Amino acid sequence: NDGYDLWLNYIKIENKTLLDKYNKAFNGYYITGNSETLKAAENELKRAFSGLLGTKPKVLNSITNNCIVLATKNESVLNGQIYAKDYEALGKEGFIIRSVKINSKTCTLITANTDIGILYGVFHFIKLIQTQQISNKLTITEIPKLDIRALNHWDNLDGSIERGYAGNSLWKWDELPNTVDKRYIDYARANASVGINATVLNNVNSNPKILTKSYLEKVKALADVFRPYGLKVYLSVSFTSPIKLGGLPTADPLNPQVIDWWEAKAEEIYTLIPDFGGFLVKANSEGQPGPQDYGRTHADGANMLAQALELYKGVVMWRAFVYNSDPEEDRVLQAYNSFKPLDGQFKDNVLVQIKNGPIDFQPREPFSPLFGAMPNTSLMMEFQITQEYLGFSNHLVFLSTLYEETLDSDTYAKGKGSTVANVIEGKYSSNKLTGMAGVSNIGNSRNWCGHPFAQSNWYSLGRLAWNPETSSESIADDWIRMTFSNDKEFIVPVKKMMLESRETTVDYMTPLGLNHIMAYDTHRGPGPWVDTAAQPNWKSTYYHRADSIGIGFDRTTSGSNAVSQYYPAVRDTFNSIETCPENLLLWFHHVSWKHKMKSGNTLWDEMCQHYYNGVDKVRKMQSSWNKLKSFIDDERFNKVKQLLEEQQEEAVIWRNSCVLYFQTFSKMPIPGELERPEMPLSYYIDLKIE
Ligand code: BDP
Repeated sequence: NDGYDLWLNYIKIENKTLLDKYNKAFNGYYITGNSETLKAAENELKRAFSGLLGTKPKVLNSITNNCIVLATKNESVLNGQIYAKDYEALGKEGFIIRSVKINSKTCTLITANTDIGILYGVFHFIKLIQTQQISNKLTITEIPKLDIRALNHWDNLDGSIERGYAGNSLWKWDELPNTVDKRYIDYARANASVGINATVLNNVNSNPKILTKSYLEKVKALADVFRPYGLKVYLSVSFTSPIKLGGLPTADPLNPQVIDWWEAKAEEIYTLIPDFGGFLVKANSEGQPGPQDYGRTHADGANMLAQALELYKGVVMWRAFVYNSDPEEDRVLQAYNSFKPLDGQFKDNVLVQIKNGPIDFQPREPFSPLFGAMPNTSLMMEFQITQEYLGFSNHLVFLSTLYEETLDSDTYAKGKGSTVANVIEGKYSSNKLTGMAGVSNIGNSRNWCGHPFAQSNWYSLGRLAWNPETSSESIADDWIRMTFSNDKEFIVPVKKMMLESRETTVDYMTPLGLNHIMAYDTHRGPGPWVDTAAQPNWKSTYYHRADSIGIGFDRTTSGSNAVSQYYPAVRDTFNSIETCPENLLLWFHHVSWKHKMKSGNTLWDEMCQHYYNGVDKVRKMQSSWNKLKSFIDDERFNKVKQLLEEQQEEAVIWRNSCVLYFQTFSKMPIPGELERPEMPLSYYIDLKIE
């Protein structure tokens, strides 16, 4: 098993009793309608049945006992099975799976308002078989809580991927539109199986060429493949496209020619792709052009594009990831300061897309204070699935717990319990567009994501975008069963590994609120010593601020005052060294090396302890994994084993580098019996993990 099938791994059920039971309970299917989407649903059922149950399901002309009925709302065969109000609640993408009697035949009904709802229902039903969790009386209703559930590919037109660690881009631009790789269908199936309904094909650092006629024809070919799976195509666009492609002298969003250019471009796109999703924009950020170059605001820029797309119901996802290079202005403050004043100024078809934390996808960050701060704007979440700052595709890190931590954080925007999840579900906002994006970790490597466990991060993003309140534990449980095995002896230790893995990585990389101390630019290995950079706030020393007294960035009311971007209850918690959660201590405070932690340790000892624990926990993962050989195929077992070995080596390098480097400031010994780094600091500084 090379991992190509992801979690849609339809391997025959070994338990004979269960196999007989399922084969009896589901002997065929009855389907009304024959759209491309319903055909996809049918194909998936066939594939799953032949794999999981070893049978070919019968295609029935009428409803019989023990069949599966696939029918949308208005099919006469349903004969009032489901109340109209239940259908209303389902919306365009929800579905119902119910054990019912139709014409006195016992059957399983999968129904929805739309064909895509049926396809989602079919995937859910298959999941129940895969995870062996089908009950005798099914009463399932599933409705997605967010409208746009997106992958953001940072794929370049030359096939490379910014921050991609699993090969090159899936999109073979040179072959498209004439040759359409079959793999695109499997990509769409995987997305539909977790409810992902949006894909932004290209890098946010966008090449304007993507909007040329010849590229749009390629994009159309992809959109045609994805359409049956409910997956809409979006593009990242460069703000100066009217200059680069249209030959205009300006890209000023208020200039009539610029407005006309975008309107004509929108018409051209929608003529080719009638259900095109819209644009994603990185503007006035890290050197990208934007409306501020013309003295206009982010809202002016976003609205101009939104205006062009409005007629076709397209949307603009405008990123809030902006910061300047001024070393005096805490980077953490900048997105909030730039966007909060614009609340209420964006058109209805604009979403402001905000990274989960105020800096940049660190192993741990507090939630971005923009969540909850813009009640009159549609806000969407941006998580990173690709492990830019978390060991690339070489470290086993289950990111669902990171996502969950952010989503469960309490903003206090409307009093206690105003979680980030509630905010992005639009519960407190007058604007009703909602969404979540994940920066993709998918490439053309055979197993899609590089590390076999990195597949679980793609999976989690889909599950949390469907319902941001899903627990990581249940996501991990389903994923393990679908991907590997239903054997408890396997599930229990693997789930434990997954659920602890992110904290383990935080421990050996950036404990206690440290952040952005990775190697310069690559962001892979350790680089706490990085003190020269193209921009002052790209230096590690800017972030950790270690000196002879202590370490950490003072963002309290007497420091940069970033704490005051949060609602008072949160602000006060972060502001006091006593109440600030210790896992964010050095994010908000500059703390003395001798500061007494809750454990009774000094800060220095505690920090060392975290670094050492991180390594120990990787070693524990290794020994757990090594006991599991008999449960899965050799190919995936060995791959994970080898990657865990690498992770262990890199964790040791991280630990030794950071402890030795910070020791040059604390001048304190590594506590107790902890193993001493084998090499001096200079060795680690010269070492480059490639
Ligand atoms: C940072 C990446 C950079 C991206 C940028 C972004 O280092 O490659 O272009 O984010 O999100 O994490 O735009």
